[in-house]
Amino acid sequence: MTVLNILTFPDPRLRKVAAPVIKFDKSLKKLTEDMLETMYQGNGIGLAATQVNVHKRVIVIDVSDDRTDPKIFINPEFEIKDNKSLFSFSEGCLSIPGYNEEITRPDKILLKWQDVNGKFHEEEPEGILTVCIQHEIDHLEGKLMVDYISSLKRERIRSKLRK
Ligand code: GNR
Ligand code: NI
Repeated sequence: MTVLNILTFPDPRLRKVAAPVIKFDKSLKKLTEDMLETMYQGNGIGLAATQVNVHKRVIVIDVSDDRTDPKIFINPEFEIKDNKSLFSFSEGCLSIPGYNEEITRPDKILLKWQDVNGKFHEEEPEGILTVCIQHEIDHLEGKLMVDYISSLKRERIRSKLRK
């Protein structure tokens, strides 16, 4: 397994929209293994392929306390089950190191995805997984946590992180 380089805001490559996975082959499995390694190494609870400059609809997540429950979601999509049920959480992002922002998102979603073999699944996620899934799917759309905050705050973070 290989630890991959993580792109940092405001890198324009974080704004690319990822393409659906159509080939469920060995190179997809290798990508997910390298992404898990990269996520664990960075002490993250999730990682989107976009963050490692691979513009495919692949995310990995582990929200377990002991970091022993890797989850892989290919071509993930969600629908909001209840527009009025919202949840606020202080989010971090491996692509925006050193910053946390309180973000409010829908709390009741139905997630649909494929596994590394191409098999379809659906489930209503619980707890922090609900937040993390939405954060990661945002990455696949080229969207970042800082897009939810004021432009003043965003520009301040941009100038601090730009070397
Ligand atoms: O490690 C991470 N923590 C986190 C905390 C709250 C909500 C979302 C996240 S995801 C983040 C890792 C990351 O940047 N994934 O894209
Ligand atoms: Ni992130």
